Amino acid sequence: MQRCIRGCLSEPDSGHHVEQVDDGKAESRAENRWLGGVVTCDWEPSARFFSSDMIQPIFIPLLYLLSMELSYVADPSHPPSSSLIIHKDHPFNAEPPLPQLVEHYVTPEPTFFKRNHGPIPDIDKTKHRVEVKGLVATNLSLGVEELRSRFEKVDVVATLECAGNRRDHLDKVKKTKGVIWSAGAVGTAWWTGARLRDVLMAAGVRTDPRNRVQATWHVAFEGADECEEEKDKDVGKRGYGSSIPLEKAMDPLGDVLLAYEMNGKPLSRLHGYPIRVVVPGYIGARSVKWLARITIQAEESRAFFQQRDYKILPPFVTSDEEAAEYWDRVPSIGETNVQSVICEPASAEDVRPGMATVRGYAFSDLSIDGGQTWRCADLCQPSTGPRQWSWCLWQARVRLEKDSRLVCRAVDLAGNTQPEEPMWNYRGVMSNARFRIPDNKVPAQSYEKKGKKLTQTQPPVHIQAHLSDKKSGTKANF
Ligand SMILES: Nc1nc2c(c(=O)[nH]1)N[C@H]1C(S)=C(S)[C@@H](COP(=O)(O)O)O[C@H]1N2
Ligand SMILES: [Mo]
Repeated sequence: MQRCIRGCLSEPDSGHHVEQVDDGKAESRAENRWLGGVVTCDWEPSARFFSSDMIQPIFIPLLYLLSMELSYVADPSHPPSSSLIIHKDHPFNAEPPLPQLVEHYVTPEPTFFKRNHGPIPDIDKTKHRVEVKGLVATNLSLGVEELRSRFEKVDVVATLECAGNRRDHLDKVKKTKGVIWSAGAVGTAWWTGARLRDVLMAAGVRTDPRNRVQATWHVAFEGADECEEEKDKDVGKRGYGSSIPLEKAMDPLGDVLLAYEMNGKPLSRLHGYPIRVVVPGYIGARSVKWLARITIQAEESRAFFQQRDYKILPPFVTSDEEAAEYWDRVPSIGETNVQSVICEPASAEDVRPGMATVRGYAFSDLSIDGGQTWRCADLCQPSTGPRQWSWCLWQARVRLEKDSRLVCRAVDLAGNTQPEEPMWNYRGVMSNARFRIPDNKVPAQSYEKKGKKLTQTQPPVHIQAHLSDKKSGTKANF
């Protein structure tokens, strides 16, 4: 991984050919300015919509036991001053306007996007436990204070991006299923907590890179919330669930945290108080909030959010019915893809003739890119640890014409870049086509045609023998 990443910006129609390579000075200037504004968190949501605690306990549970509906009466209220764009009140889903998102390298908590699937739990920190079980030597039940005192306190600056970020672009191509996020379902925070690795080691988990059986094991997480997608299940089984490979959890440089602080303060209820998982480099969906249970198991989580969501379905799947036969054939998303977005100017109306500063964000490990009409942007990406998990903010001074067309793209160390055109999929995930102002491109071609059915391929005989030898109970899917 490399620390210095470079983003590119193009003004294809204005004909500029400015060769400018970051000399490091621009970066440190930018660093000072951006880092100057780091983190103030003055919003601790605690107020309730209902003030009468007397009626609530009797009346509300009765009501939703009958209807199976989830109740949102205990959700934190949202300050009227908040400038978040609210997509949904229940469950609460909101993102910041893009120019605000790139004002600070570390996103202040009130500006950080909020992505929820059900009511926000109201957890008593003194009673809350995190259970660790499954393929471990010793089960653990850890209180929040114990997590703080028993394990090394670690800080990680990491960007979280919802896999549905920029779904609005795919939705313009064809209807998608999900919250129609713009490009603000992403943020960078300074997270503090215990390493998941240290906790798993305390439970007796030992990994050996040569152990082929463990290579497919997963660490499953369950939250204490109840989700709309699971509300038809029995009470106690409606929680949010997800998993990551054990290998990522145990990587000493993987930086997976059981976080109790965000930007130097206890987590707010909306972000997972009192404990959440933070999986740097993975889609936000794997960073489970209100963490209640950790299970080491031989395969991925069977939870809805691992198996029936957050997958890139083939382009001819356009409904829940069509999706049904593909869910089990398509892998779950783990790591995020290459992304970059222009946040300022925010829209075509803001593109005015004259010199302007264009700003945005980018992540993945980017390297220099160029082309006839491409120029490099100045980057702000302070080193935040041995592995860089946080985004790069970039900016470029350019002379704009009235009809300038701005495009940005990022390239990572493996040469992966952002596609020219959106890759439509029914769930509208991993949307990362080149970001354009005035308009994000919508291709003319249609995806209606149904593809050929996938055929199952049998592995070679000697591999089959190896697979049947395995005692782990792990299924191999070909
Ligand atoms: N328990 C629980 N964890 C969760 C979720 C949830 O609804 N419940 N949403 C997930 C998704 S899809 C994302 S993108 C991130 C969002 O984290 P944030 O709300 O702190 O921004 O949390 C993840 N963890
Ligand atoms: Mo997400």
